[in-house]
Amino acid sequence: MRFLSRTLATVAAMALAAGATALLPDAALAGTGMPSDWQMNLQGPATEVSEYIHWFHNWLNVIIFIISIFVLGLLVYVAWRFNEKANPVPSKTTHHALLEVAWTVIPVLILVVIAIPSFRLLKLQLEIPQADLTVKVTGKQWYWSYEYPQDGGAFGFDSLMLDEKQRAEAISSNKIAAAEAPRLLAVDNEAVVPVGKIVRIQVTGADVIHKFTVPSFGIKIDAIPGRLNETWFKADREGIYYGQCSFICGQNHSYMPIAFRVVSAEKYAAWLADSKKKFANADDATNKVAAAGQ
Ligand SMILES: [Cu+2]
Repeated sequence: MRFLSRTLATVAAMALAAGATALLPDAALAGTGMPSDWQMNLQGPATEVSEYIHWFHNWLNVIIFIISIFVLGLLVYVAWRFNEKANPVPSKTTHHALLEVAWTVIPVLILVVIAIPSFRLLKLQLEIPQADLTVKVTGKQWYWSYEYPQDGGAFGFDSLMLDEKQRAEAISSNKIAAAEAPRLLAVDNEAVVPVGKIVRIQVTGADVIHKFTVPSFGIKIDAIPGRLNETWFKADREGIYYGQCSFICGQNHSYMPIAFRVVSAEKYAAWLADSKKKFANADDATNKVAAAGQ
């Protein structure tokens, strides 16, 4: 019995440790908007949905830790207490009504405490609130096109990854800060959205299936040719947020990053005015496909 109480105490201590890890600030474990060196956790959250995903992930971790340690404790106890030497005459017990009810009901309760927040998260992701603006995203081999159909803008542009030479040039000419232009993620044209506004994202594919993923926004949605998928986000903080195509879509699948720059309302208005001019020319090679999609 003393061994059992000691095992239970250890289980409780480990569960507390797991809980404490869940409480650690995300910044200590991972960067926001892009991966960081020695990253251990999900990328930091920048929306309500991704905050919920973080909470849910940590909650599941606590449950998984408790179950694993409990099962390990039971195995160790059985091997120690009921081996041939310690227990030469085995008991003939075959049934124990209370125990059997318990090991049916307790797992059901565990599934319930997982299912309830899981359904709430799904509802939060799938029910798109009244949007302030819409951005249409098209996955192509191998880059993304963005269209801003609203705001009287009706412009679109392609967003291609900067190769190492272009990235070095962009940094040296102060077009983008080095800390905001990670290798294999920095792009020529970032999609810009205002902070604190509900952005509806419409996603489709032009050639094969791609997948539009921005970890810090808590978004991952298929880009399928002939189908328009919808999702949403409301970024709480300004900054640059990167994502990547998450469906193997061909040779350059790993070189089609997604870049969203979240800015103040004033900066967004200025960018919008600029972009209307910059991307207005349908003859512009980078704009052809987007214009055709209007
Ligand atoms: Cu792709």
